[in-house]
Amino acid sequence: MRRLTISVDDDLADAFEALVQANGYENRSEAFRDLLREKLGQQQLTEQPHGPCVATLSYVYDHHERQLAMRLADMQHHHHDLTVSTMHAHLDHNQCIETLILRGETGAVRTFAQALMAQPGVTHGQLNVVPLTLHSHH
Ligand code: NI
Repeated sequence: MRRLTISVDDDLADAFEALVQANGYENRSEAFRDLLREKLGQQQLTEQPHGPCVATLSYVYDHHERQLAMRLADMQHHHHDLTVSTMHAHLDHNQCIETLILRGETGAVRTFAQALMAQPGVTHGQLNVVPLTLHSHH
């Protein structure tokens, strides 16, 4: 661990302090580390769009929609190399939520996630991609 001393404008310092408070960080260092990791992760995904990643994909769907549940399961089987796990919860009489952990080449993961989210009856789809090589020192 190294200590960094940085100087920022008053306005920026106030905004940072507000962000720390609003997001419930215990200290500024953890808030700054998260901002930096997010930026580095984005940069890595831009520079190496085909590197390895892990990702979570969540979406809501209506299991009464014709064939949809089966189609989603079929797609996951077809991409079993990318699908690490699937968690399913029944929200009410009609609605289900699924969260998938995906792992693989970033482009392939994105394409697969997009195909799932694009299915008619699938809503609120959201993909969070985490580049893997950031953690190569482990
Ligand atoms: Ni269900």
